[in-house]
Amino acid sequence: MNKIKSSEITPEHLYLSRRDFLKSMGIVSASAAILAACGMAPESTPEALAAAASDAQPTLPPSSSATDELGDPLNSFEDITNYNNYYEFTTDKERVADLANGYPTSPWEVQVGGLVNNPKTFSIDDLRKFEIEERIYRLRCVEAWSMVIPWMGFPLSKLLAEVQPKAEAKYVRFETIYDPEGMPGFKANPWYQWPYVEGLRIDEAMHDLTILSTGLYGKDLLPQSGAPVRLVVPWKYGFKSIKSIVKIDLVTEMPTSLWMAAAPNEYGFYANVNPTVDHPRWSQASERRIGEFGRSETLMFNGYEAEVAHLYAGMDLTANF
Ligand SMILES: Nc1nc2c(c(=O)[nH]1)N[C@H]1C(S)=C(S)[C@@H](COP(=O)(O)O)O[C@H]1N2
Ligand SMILES: [Mo]
Repeated sequence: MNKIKSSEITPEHLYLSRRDFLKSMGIVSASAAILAACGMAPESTPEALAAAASDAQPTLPPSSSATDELGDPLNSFEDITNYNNYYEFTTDKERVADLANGYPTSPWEVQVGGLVNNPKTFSIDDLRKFEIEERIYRLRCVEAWSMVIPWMGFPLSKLLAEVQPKAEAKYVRFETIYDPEGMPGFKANPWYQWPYVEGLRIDEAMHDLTILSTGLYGKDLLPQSGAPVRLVVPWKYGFKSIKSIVKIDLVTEMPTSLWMAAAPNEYGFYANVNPTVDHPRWSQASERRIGEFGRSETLMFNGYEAEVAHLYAGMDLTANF
């Protein structure tokens, strides 16, 4: 039988997180402490020297788990940050990272207003005051590829609570930065109705699974991932998870998203992941998990059916795609 090294069959992130796991368990420092108690200098132990050489500081594990709750392995940081949809830069998923590299995302402001009692402009420092949680979510693009991503962020409901939506507010409208000089995709794709706009019904926006993300794998978001703050709605197709948000408005009318404006017969407002409702040009029954061979079945509401199906009770999900 062929012998395969574990580093060859283990996705890189699992391999790395095992090493970080040992570090986080304090295995290196514990043995150094025992030596110190015996009167030996811990700095001179081989473990201490190796630790000092590789990393100045012991780091926290970049994610709490190597899989999501279904047992699907996380995608690597490299996959997540080098295969992106961000049309303001380019429609070529493998070139977004390069073109977005160095894009200035600080200082930054997110204006939250519309039908609220307490309109407020949030700076990055204001956003950092929300308690950051880790959320490991599947991201299913409408193009039928997917990833598993360990986001850092906080529920959108917490930000909405600060601005106090009025009773008339029925929807939340989100807008990405509009920067035709700084992002080459605007001029390359002039037929889209820029800026990128998305929307949620208010109960969807208030749902605990809906987060504003500011990081992933324990690091601040990179520009290609939607730095400094983007939406993540895991039971909807990825295009709802709008990046680099500058404006959030509470409104009465259903917002028209960039994708609804571009092709209303292909991209609806709800965009709930649904393996039984095909895109007019391709099946949505299965997907390609980036980093894996073959295809896997697409799950209703991307596997979050137990949490979100009640939001759509009695609705025709074929008509409201
Ligand atoms: N502003 C903006 N947000 C966007 C997009 C975009 O082109 N512009 N693409 C969307 C699509 S189609 C997907 S699948 C996800 C991809 O997120 P990722 O690149 O972090 O995986 O971002 C969404 N958010
Ligand atoms: Mo997408």
